Amino acid sequence: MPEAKPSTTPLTEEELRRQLGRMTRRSFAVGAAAALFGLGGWTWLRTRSTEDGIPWPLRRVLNLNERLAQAYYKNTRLAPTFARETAREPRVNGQLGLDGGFDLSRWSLHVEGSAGRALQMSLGEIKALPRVEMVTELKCIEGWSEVVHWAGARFADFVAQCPLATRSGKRPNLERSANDLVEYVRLLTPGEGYYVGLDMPSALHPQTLLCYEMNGEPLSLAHGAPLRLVTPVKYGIKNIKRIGTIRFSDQRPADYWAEQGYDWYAGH
Ligand SMILES: Nc1nc2c(c(=O)[nH]1)N[C@H]1C(S)=C(S)[C@@H](COP(=O)(O)O)O[C@H]1N2
Ligand SMILES: [Mo]
Repeated sequence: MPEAKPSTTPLTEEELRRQLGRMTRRSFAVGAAAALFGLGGWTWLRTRSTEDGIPWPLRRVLNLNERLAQAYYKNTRLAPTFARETAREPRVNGQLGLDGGFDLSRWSLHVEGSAGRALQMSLGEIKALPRVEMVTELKCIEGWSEVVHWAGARFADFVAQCPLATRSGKRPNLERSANDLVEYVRLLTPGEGYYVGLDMPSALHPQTLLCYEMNGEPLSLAHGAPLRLVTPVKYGIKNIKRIGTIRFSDQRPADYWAEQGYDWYAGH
């Protein structure tokens, strides 16, 4: 079983931005190649097996374009940040998957990759990743929002040290081998009562954090102790509290509120 070690070379914001830019350009190139493919390729395309009723090569291009739009619109901008004094405790909203009887002392984070590969991480290992603080707005799809001061680790720093995030099973080098990264991340509460899917560009956004503190205090159980996701470029529904499992995969994961008809990306 691969062992989880904290990253010794955390990505700087600058490196992250360059990385995200490169992923975007690569998607453009693939889209352009598909366009040049032209008429001759069409017969070939039509004879391919289908995914969701669309020949698979076309499906791949659609997915790439979809990803490109996401990377372009969401990752090239940062959500606004606020002065610390304006931070407040948000209302406790949504208790799905936060069942009573949860034993904080026995918690550990399950991390799963493809081919049944898995490892466990302690909160200590998450806290050993570079600590990041941000004061951002938590926006609920119901129409309220609150400015909150968060502390945690960048999801990108977590990915950078995680061999389960790649198809090869090697620790990803976000600068050089982004293609080897799987496309999606699924986060689930310990009993799987709540679950959220994220595309990899959103997961790698510099303001997507694995948080363990709110307004200078360890997270309370109601706000998602011991570890929750905070991503201010998405609505509150994606900010899953009490993460039990993080699963890397190439299949777009099920998402609790997307299943109820909300937009899968839930960006704003
Ligand atoms: N496990 C879990 N996480 C969740 C929810 C939930 O029902 N269960 N609700 C989401 C919604 S809709 C919002 S707006 C935020 C609210 O976070 P807060 O309770 O810390 O204010 O949590 C999100 N994370
Ligand atoms: Mo919400």
